[in-house]
Amino acid sequence: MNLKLVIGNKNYSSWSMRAWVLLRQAGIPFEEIQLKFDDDSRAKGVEAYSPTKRVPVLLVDGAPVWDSLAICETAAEIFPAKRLWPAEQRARALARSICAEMHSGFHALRATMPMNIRAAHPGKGMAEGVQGDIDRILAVWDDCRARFGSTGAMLFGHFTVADAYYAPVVTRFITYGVPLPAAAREYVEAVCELPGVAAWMSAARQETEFVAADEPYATVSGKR
Ligand SMILES: N[C@@H](CCC(=O)N[C@@H](CS)C(=O)NCC(=O)O)C(=O)O
Repeated sequence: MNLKLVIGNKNYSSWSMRAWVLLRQAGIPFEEIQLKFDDDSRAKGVEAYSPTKRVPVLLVDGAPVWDSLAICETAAEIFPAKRLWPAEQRARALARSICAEMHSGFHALRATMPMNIRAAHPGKGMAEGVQGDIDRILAVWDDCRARFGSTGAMLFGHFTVADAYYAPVVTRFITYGVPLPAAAREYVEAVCELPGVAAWMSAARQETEFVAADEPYATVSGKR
């Protein structure tokens, strides 16, 4: 089976990060096709791959699977031995719920704390509703770790789709210097130490494109 993953800028594309980190951290071989954003955060050339004109897109033997949640589900289905969802039914239901919640929610946090891995904007982005989103994310992490995380440092012990899904939030907490309780800081560190996450973040820091739509707190000249 031939897998190609079409992604956007590693510094900015949080939806791409989920799919890429999932495949890379799970050791699933794939070819990366990176398209860079224009100034409106549109991936140049994406029409050739995606019916939605958005990244990420996974090409499975040339057939497109779009939307990060569908990509993660497809990878989990093709590679059951990778245990990308928790095996236990209640744990798997919770993992699916928190991924769906991340997929469709946290609008306040997304709006004012866009993913920007190479930047440092401590204290920025604290608009109305953002603390509520942060508190909910911390509650999600505590719940998963307390109920199903005893076998390792990830939300369900071992690495699953849920960790890939919350990895972009981990980078946002770092970029915006969000104060975190000790347990959350430990989870943030554990996620950053995953080789798949570290590889994505390292590549993101090397990128130099400046996308104004994703940079509410910097100008082109003062981007770093
Ligand atoms: N729900 C989609 C969202 C994908 C998405 O919005 N991707 C952004 C980049 S991070 C994009 O391609 N934006 C271009 C556009 O909206 O034209 C997913 O999970 O993959």
